[in-house]
Amino acid sequence: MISTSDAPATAEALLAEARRRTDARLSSWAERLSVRVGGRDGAALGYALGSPGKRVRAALVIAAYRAAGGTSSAIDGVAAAVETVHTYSLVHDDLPCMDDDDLRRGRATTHRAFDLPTATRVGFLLVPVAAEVLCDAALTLGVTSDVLGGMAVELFQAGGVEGMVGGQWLDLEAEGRRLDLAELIAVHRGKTGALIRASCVLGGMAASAGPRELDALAAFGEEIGVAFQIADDVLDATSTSEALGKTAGRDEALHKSTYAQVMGVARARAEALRLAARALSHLEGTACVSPSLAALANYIVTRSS
Ligand code: GRG
Repeated sequence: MISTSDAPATAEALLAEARRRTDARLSSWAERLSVRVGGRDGAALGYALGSPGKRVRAALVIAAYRAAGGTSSAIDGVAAAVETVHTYSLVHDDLPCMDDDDLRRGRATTHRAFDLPTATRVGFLLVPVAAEVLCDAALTLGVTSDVLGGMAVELFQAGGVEGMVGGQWLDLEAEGRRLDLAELIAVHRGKTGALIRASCVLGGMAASAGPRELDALAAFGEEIGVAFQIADDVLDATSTSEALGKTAGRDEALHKSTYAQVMGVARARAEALRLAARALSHLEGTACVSPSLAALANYIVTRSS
């Protein structure tokens, strides 16, 4: 069991807890998969699942779950399912046919550490793995099959054409072309925002939150998802590869439109802060007011990596 209370905690403490708990789940899945899949593909799956992410999405799942009154440690599995979808997206995003990058999470991208066909297969394999991780967590949580069905729709729609894949599609199609602000928001609501929104909603669903709380968590997640991407764009333009663990300045190299470029760095930073405040305003007056969600919202727009 985990604490029911949402006592004030720093974002750093929340993220450290999310990393510890999610990484443990992912490494146990990686071990099982290395036996089931075997060989080089099994090793590459372990490499991708074991790569050290910040686990922001996992922390949001756990914080939203607690905010909605959830108390079971099996929520770690839902967090791991979201991070598995996120990991697949990073493996594929780094491929030569997409952002063509060599560095991710401070180490070689999966196709660099292994090879292109292996990384492509691993990315695809991670999608059904995410479904299995989610179902396993739902069974342990003891949610009804209706709730599990709703959670699966939420997660995989967020990862699909109306969400992450659709946003990435628009992003790739727009390379070398200047997007206006409305187009940019559409790209990032899908590419980055949808999974972050889903993280918050899944936490609420797992705790059997009512419609008002789920709507509030969705609205919170939607705003904080776009804010996350604005902060990401600012970091890409202003930080170093060493600090980020991925290649800095990649957006400019790929001639991508970014918030930093469309609005300027100072205005982009201010916009991220404005969206974080607006995100929190959606929780007001609901049972989901949460110091942890507030700490994570603040972290998302002030982080340095
Ligand atoms: C087939 C068109 C098509 C798409 C496939 C590859 C893909 C799906 C989608 C790309 C989604 C993507 C990579 C979005 C970027 C999101 C983002 C800002 C990632 C960085 O997140 P962090 O900082 O990373 O949380 P860590 O490493 O800490 O987990």
